Amino acid sequence: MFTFLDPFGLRWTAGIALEAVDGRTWPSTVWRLVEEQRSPFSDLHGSGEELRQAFQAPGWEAIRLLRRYGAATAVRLLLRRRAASSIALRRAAVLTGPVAAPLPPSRWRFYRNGFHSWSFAGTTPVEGRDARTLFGPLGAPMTFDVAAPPGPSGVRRSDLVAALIVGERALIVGQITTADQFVKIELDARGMPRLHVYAELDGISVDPEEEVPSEWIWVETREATDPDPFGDYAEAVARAMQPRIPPHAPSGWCSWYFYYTRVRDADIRSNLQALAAWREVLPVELIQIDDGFQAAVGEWTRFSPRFPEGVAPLAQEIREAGFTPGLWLAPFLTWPEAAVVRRHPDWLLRDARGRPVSAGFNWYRWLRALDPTHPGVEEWLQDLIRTVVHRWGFPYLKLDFLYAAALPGRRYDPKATRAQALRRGLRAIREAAGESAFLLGCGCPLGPAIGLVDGMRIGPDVAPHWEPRMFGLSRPFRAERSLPAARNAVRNTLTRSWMHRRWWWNDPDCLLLRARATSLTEDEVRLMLTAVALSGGMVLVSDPVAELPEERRALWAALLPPTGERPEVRDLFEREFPRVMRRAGTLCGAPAVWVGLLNPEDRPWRTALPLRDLGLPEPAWGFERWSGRAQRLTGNLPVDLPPHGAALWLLRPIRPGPQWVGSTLRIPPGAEVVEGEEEASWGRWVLRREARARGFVWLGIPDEGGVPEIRWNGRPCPIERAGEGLWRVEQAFQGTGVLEARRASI
Ligand code: 9PG
Repeated sequence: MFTFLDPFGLRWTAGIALEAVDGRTWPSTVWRLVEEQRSPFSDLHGSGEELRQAFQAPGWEAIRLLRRYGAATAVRLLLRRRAASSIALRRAAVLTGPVAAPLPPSRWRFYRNGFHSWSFAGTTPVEGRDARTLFGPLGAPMTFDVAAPPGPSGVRRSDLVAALIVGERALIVGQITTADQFVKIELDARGMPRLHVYAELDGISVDPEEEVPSEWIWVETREATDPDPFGDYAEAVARAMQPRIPPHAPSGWCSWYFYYTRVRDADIRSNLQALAAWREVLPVELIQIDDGFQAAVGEWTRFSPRFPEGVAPLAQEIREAGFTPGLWLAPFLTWPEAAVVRRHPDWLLRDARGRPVSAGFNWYRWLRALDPTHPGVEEWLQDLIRTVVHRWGFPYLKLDFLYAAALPGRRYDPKATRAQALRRGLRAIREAAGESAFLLGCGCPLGPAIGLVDGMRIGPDVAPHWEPRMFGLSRPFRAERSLPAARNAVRNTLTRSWMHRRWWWNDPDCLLLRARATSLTEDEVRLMLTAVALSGGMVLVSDPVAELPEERRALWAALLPPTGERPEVRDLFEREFPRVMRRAGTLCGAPAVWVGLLNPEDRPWRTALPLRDLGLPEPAWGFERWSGRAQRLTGNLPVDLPPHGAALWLLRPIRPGPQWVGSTLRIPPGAEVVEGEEEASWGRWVLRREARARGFVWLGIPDEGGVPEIRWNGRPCPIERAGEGLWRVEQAFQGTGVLEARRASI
């Protein structure tokens, strides 16, 4: 047993347990603690004293290691088979036992992180059940881990990491190492609440005397209101897994969310032309061809009749026009009729009875999965990737439906767990693609991809409608958390933003800025822009470029390049769809706070947020991007948002001299200020925009009766009054410009 005890009174008494595939179990009651030993340790996370617990159960020995790093503890289980026969293991509970707290479970909440890119992540009450899907087995693999579907009411399941929130405290539990096993955290609040941490062993066979180590698990309690509750955990994972975080992620255009599978080579060309023509005003880099070019999923080197010459000529045209070509592939997925299946039926992932495993239903057919532990598959994969990256010329790959490699099944390598199978497949792809290729994971179980992908889709597909919609209907699908919908995509953008640039670049999925063939309202478009801009993640747009109205194109341009800066999500542990994003930074060496307020509800949201809670000594200059209003704020930040509306604020503590208050030159405002000085009687700001831009700048300059003197690149420029102590300047420029302000002297 081991007891985690929080000063607030949260108590978790955790033993160990084991389950075999044949139904045999070794519950925590059969394990006898035979010895405890303390000794010093030192590892990449720190040093201190390690507690080593030796357990015994019939046919087994186990060692559990517990290492303390400050407030956090890392735990690992080492199992050893002490019997004459081999056995197939289902899972090991590294920590399992009752949790008790000073509040009843009806007041607890649980942050759940879904299995893969498209799975739900967010905080829900403990009571109730994890959302399932109306589509049953057709949609299950696209929604959650089919090996651990949503349980009954009162049982909450999470993948990789979870948080149990009780009153003022949050218990954070997650796996630190992620290469070898999927770890699941399960809270069972039926009756006496119990919390389990399972290392999934997926039926691998364990031989006599063989040792099976679990992943390392992180356990920690924090303030529930901590602005970055997963920060220390995520950084421990990063130390262990050496993520790839390129200094820059390409921004660009993707064909999927307008053309879908009906895309033609002519559509790629016309968008390439439009982007080339707009290059001066729209600095995008990536042009990514999505699903639709191939003859069949699984048959990547034969093409659809809509791409008679294939995609290599397009890659060349894209490159010659100065953009980066990107291509979509679903490397572990295949249609049943694809040539690869006909030629190599033994490459398919199969169940215990030898039937091909279902990878879900899409494109009007049941899907199959390839087994990347098969050497034939590995060779085929590397051949494919070398062709696509090095022969065709696509240095950017969107690798989709990656969960297929991690479905439950019998593998060629019977010792490979599902996580290892996926990681082996991803490693093969990385090796073939080379170090400089940008690999984006999509539909991807998160843990095993860390260190192999550069970017990760962290939410469901976006769509040109707010709620999920199928067959023209919304109502029946409202509760679906993973179906394509702007609402679903934005929710995960917030709830997984803490992963951004700790494990990879987060991809919040595409922005849809079109004005026709969409039912997104102006408010909804602004909400998406606010979430994506403040998430700091990748910026992709998926509209027919030439049709974009000029003002929408200007919004896109204002997002480029993305800031990359990770925000805090203030109410992450309060509700399923958080509403408050915040990033604290500096502008001209002085404090600046960006706040994104989102109203996902169907009714207005009116409130006042104390500035103090946002980290602002009052009073402050506030600039709100969508209303284009600058004002002096004291005490509170007013919130008055229509349904699905958003506000994007830049807030700055008021100082005696001229100050930069806001602008429409970049989103988030102020991202164009690369340097600046703000003194008592003057201010000077160096602005940068890669593309040609026109916009307004608001300056706060104390009123002294006269008109302040403003210069742009050394020359006096016109200025208009925008309120008490507020002035507005309009500028059009490209590259770098210098704005100067001097207080009026009277
Ligand atoms: C191409 C698309 C786009 C998109 C990806 C992925 O059937 N399904 O449940 C299902 C889920 C997601 C999905 C397609 C189907 O979208 O996320 O960006 O690349 O594939 O087919």
